[in-house]
Amino acid sequence: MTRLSSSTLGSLPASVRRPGYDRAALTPGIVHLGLGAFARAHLAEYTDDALEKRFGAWGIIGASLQRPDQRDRLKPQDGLYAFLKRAPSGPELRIIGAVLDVLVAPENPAALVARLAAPETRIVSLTVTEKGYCHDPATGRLKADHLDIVHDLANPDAPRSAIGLLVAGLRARKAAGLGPFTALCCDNLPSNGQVLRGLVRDFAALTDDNLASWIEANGAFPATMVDRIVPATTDGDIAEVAGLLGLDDAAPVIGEPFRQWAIQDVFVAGRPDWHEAGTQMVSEVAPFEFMKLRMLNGAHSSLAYLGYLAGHETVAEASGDPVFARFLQGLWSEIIPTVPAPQGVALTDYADALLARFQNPAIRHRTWQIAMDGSQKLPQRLLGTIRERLKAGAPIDHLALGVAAWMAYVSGTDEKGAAIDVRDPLAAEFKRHATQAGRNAQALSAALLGIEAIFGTDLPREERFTKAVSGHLDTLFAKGAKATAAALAS
Ligand code: NAI
Ligand code: CS2
Repeated sequence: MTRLSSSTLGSLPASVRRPGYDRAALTPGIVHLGLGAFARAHLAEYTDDALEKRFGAWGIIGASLQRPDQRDRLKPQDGLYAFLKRAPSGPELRIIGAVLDVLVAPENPAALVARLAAPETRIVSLTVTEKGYCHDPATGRLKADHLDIVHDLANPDAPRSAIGLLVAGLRARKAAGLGPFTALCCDNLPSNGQVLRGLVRDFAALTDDNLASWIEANGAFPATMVDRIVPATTDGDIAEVAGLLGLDDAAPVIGEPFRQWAIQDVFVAGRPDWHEAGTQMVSEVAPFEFMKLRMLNGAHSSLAYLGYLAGHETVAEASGDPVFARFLQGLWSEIIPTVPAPQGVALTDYADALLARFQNPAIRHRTWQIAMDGSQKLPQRLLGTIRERLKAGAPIDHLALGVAAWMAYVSGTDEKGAAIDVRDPLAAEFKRHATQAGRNAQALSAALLGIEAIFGTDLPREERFTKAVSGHLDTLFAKGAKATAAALAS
């Protein structure tokens, strides 16, 4: 079948929305590190919408620091790909035009550094996953002993890490007498702009105090809250999209219709008219971040672990199970009091909307995918909330079950005794603890709570928390996830 490309765009069915601007005239303005599924279904779509409102030099150059990457799929398509929105009411298909090219760092790091240093590069955005920041999740600080950081300090012009690449690009711009780009973190991190600023400054200060001072004085690191549920694309999705397009597309993305983007409006060299595309340009992102990271992502992670253990492959299946739907209500009742609601938002309505989004049968978001990298996710999704509830002397039963379910998951064995493919930067450490503790919940919970990079030094000393977690873990091992969650509701 013929391939989607600039020359075949005109042969698409009329029902397929395509870029509403002169794509042949589009030039780069943004470099995006981590051009995975989410950025192509969120930032790139918002940028297409902004370009339709007011055209400008805001094309996106994708940059992959790791293999596999999208370059080999997107280059033959001139960067074009389909975005298939799956709503319960049926599919909606559009071709996204904002991505112009993809560079692959392992192949030619100098070209990538040069792209960041180019005068036309005004924004460098990131979705490199929580683990891509080489930081300590409990503190947000740079791990100077991280293998990629050690490499990049020794090879500053051939960086392997996102932080090393940002600093290399900023160093080149300073040397060329250019101003910095705006570094726009779009990952699910708490205070993501401030965390990124600290990581970049700390890395630069390890080699060049003048550069660190220049970045601190001139750089821009806006905070953001990003939201759209975008599961990994499957071969079945690719076949379905080909059938709908009548053309082959090697790199479609799948997502829900819902999207939200709150952005702190501090940019040093301009930005696309994203506000014309429905983003919320704000001075303070924190209320949006607390609401989303705690209520959506805290529920997502808890449901992913409990649902996986109970044998549910997707979030829709797990949240469609009445036992886990009731668990979510109990969890949100513990989270909502810790969230300073954004103006005009009723958090109980937000929770109802989340449940409907989770239960969307058209979105197959695997519990296994969400369960990944829990060591990098738990602090901002569950542990910050738990700290506030402990301080307030408020119940934490559902929150503690979310943590206990993570422990049962990373023990590496499911309820049928089968091995779990645990993906996490700390997976080897989890395996060591699980081997030593076996199914002894007290021993395993104590060992995992002792991981300071996740739980800090305060939570392991909170007896109400440690007892709740080890008690839930004991019940999970003895009775399974569904019975444990059901017992909470009774
Ligand atoms: P993905 O797996 O499709 O893409 C991840 C990208 O990060 C890839 O380009 C990969 O090469 C890169 N990457 C992974 N580890 C890295 C490392 N250590 N250093 C540098 N680059 C690295 O995942 P997806 O769906 O695009 O999600 C990426 C991030 O976007 C998430 O971790 C989250 O922070 C954020 N996000 C995702 C949402 C979703 O529903 N998928 C929704 C909201 C936010
Ligand atoms: C998910 C998020 O994979 C995960 O950890 O919880 O990617 C989630 O889909 C998004 O944050 C939704 O906006």
